[in-house]
Amino acid sequence: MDRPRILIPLPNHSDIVPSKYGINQSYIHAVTKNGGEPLCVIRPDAENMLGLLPLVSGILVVGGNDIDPEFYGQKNDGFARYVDRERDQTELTLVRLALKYQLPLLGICRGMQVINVALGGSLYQDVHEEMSGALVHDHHAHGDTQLPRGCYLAHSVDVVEGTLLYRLVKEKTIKVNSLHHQGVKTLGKSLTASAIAPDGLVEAIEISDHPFGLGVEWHPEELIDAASQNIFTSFINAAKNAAAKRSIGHNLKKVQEKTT
Ligand SMILES: [Mn+2]
Repeated sequence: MDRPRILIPLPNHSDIVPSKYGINQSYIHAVTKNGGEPLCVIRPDAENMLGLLPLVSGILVVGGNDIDPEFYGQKNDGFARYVDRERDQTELTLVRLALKYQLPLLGICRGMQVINVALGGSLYQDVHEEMSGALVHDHHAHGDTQLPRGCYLAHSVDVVEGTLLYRLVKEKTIKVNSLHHQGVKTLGKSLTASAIAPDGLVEAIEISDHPFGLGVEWHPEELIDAASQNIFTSFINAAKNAAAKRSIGHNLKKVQEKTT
């Protein structure tokens, strides 16, 4: 079977001059290594998104700068950084379309936060400022390791039994990297928390009644352990299934058209 195409809305980097679009190679490698074909797209408007959806079998929403707190009913208290409403709008719409069309969806870091906000949840604009007893989650700012920061296993998470994530990682506790300063405050509709950090912060969410709808606050694309690989393998497999179902549906339609 052809590689299932995975739509990735391409992040922009408005915090550097000149501003540019770009994506860490680790996301691309994680998709291609597991049999997917990345399709990076810059800012499609709502109409163009609808045109793109029949061409793809899964959506990956990656990390990046902060979501405008207005999208979750808060004023920016000064902690939300490098907000870009156009990117927010694109990704929020894509998540809602993935839900509507039952497309497999994986959100990483900011991508998990986008899923939560798209479903009506809210965020801590800064975990360290707003959540009492918070661990250090923002290891961008902490040079406490000789390892590249993306590989540093900063804290553990408890994986909730009976969830999709538990079936993927097959462990009650795993160690994860942590490169975020925001986090889920209240869960959106139809979401379950499937991993929790020792300080109580939600580190993974999943969508009920969806072929594959998972968000993780850490960066499995930077890691090589089995749990991280299984997240991508299962996501791409779900995309293959979505592609197969679509082609069966398409063929059936053609047969019906011929016979009627
Ligand atoms: Mn963390």
